[in-house]
Amino acid sequence: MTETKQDKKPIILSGIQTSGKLTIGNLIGAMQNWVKLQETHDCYYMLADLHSITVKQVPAELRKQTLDVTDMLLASGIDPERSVLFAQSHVPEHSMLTWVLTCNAGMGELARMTQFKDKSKQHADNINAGLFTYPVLMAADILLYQADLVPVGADQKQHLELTRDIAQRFNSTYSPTFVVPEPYIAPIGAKIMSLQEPTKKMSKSDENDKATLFLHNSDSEIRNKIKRAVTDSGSEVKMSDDKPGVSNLMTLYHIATGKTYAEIEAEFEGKGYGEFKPAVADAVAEYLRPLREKFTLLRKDEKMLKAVLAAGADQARRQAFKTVRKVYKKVGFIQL
Ligand code: ATP
Ligand code: LTN
Repeated sequence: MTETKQDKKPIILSGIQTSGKLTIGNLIGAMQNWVKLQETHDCYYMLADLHSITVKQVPAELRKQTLDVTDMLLASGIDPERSVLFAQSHVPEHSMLTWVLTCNAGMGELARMTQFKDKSKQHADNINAGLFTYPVLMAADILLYQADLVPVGADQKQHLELTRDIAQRFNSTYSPTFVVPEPYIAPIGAKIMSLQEPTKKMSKSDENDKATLFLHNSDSEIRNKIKRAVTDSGSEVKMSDDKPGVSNLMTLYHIATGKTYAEIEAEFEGKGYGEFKPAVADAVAEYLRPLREKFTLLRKDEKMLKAVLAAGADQARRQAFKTVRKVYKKVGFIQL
């Protein structure tokens, strides 16, 4: 990202956890928008490894997953010449700002976060304080870079609202310091549903492997998971709130083929799920194959992946340091 002041574009920051393998939900809800927004914005894309340890991780696996996610982002079209791609743990300013923001966030507002409630149920044996303060770290991620826009899936909307509240509160308590960011939630694909429980978000940490399409899954795994996906009663292929299973498959088919929902409904009129599901299975398998192949190729060059992260951390730190210096001064710390 080498630009002069006069061609300054709006700023984007977004993050993705390195707590597992990426899913087609991550691809459609987040990564594809990240790639598009590179055209029009100055983008910071972050591997949220500090967030990942809010649930238990095996250290060697976390290291590997971080490189896997870096690779998948590059394979999907994130261009490190245009965007800053970095790991959160490489930029200490994230932790530095988090503490200040934690002292400006209320217990009550954090306790209302649905992700905290869900994850506390999911990880009842490890309800650590980091799981509770998770959204404050996310606010720090965003506010450090003075981001105008934050592309996320629909599940992160509540965290974005909290970030805006924290930013506005800080700005009025001290003086204007942070840009108050807007969420960017694409109208289609903002919530890809589980293949087994289509009223629930598809999640990389779902215990049921059949519920989730992973980007590294082979053609046959993809086909089998889609063919066995839970569909609704009846047989009509139609977009409808009372048909969450079929609607979810229609979204996947739309993304994979570019066909509109009306075209899909017409294509399968009178044909039923028996023909629809295999067609979705084939289209999605075709769609994901090139990404997987590119991923496999790039994964051989671990040195390159680490070099991308090192360069990204350098660039990210320059901006992050400026914000932290400003914040430390405003809250009353003596500058050395
Ligand atoms: P977990 O499911 O384990 O909590 P996650 O995949 O939701 O993990 P992240 O990896 O941090 O969590 O998500 C990265 C981005 O992908 C976020 O913007 C999130 O909103 C988006 N995302 C995740 N799952 C989906 C989904 N099923 N549909 C659309 N977007 C999604
Ligand atoms: N909390 C997000 C991941 C995340 C993020 C961010 C997204 C961490 N920091 C900053 C946008 C901006 C998640 O769980 N999906």
